[in-house]
Amino acid sequence: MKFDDLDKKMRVYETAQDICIVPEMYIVARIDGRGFTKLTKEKYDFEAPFDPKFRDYMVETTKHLMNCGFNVIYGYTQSDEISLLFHYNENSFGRKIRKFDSILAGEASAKFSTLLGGVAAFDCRISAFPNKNLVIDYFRWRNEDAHRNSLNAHCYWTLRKDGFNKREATKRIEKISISDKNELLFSYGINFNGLPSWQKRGIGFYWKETDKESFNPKTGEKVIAKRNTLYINYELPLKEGYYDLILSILSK
Ligand SMILES: Nc1nc2c(ncn2[C@@H]2O[C@H](COP(=O)(O)OP(=O)(O)O)[C@@H](O)[C@H]2O)c(=O)[nH]1
Ligand SMILES: [Mg+2]
Repeated sequence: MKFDDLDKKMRVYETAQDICIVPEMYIVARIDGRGFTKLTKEKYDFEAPFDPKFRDYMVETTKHLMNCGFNVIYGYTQSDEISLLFHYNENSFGRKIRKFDSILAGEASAKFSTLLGGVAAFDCRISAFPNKNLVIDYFRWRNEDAHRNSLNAHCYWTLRKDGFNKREATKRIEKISISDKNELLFSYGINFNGLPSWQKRGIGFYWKETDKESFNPKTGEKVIAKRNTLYINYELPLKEGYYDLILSILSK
């Protein structure tokens, strides 16, 4: 068999399963650290529950993903996960899911591993939403997940640092209400509401148009050029303010 014929014959086995996201759907990817419970607590000694160095690695990884060839209009990171919202007209790789999944997981793993100086891997999954409200619900969901996990993690690690073992600390916070968790922290002198926003609400990334002064090389005159620069918001607004932010990004 000639190579061209063999190529044609074999290519089918790779592409037969290719699923694409149909047009007029909003694409969101979530990239999540694989086995990061072990990585952050056993393989590396990151501060628990929140380590600014770990946060900075996640921030750098998110920036990298927002500049790796796709048209990402909003990025969001909390804990070991990153969510990316693509432009409505994103058409990279014919919207093939396997391309999004493999490239984004690969790029995130490479970037984070370089920063860490060791092997770290991420997985990636895609959601497709038929309207803006569902996109807002998606980001609301991840935002509320961040808030819930943060309260639990602060309670758990406060107890662990006070001498409770894994089982005791887990049991102590298992069935108590949100206000009791706040009270528990308060009894240790911690005001949950006063903790840094990035620990409770995550971090948002979006583009802002800025003026950049430069020279016209032909005339030597000063010109103002419009540039899209990445803005990182460590103090994301709450509730309606947050939904409005996502909506404004979607409407650009
Ligand atoms: N020590 C530490 N752990 C973190 C930090 N941020 C996220 N993690 C951990 O990362 C893990 C993320 O959860 P999940 O994705 O469900 O776990 P995985 O399946 O083991 O990756 C949790 O165990 C978090 O405690 C941090 O700043 N410091
Ligand atoms: Mg994970």
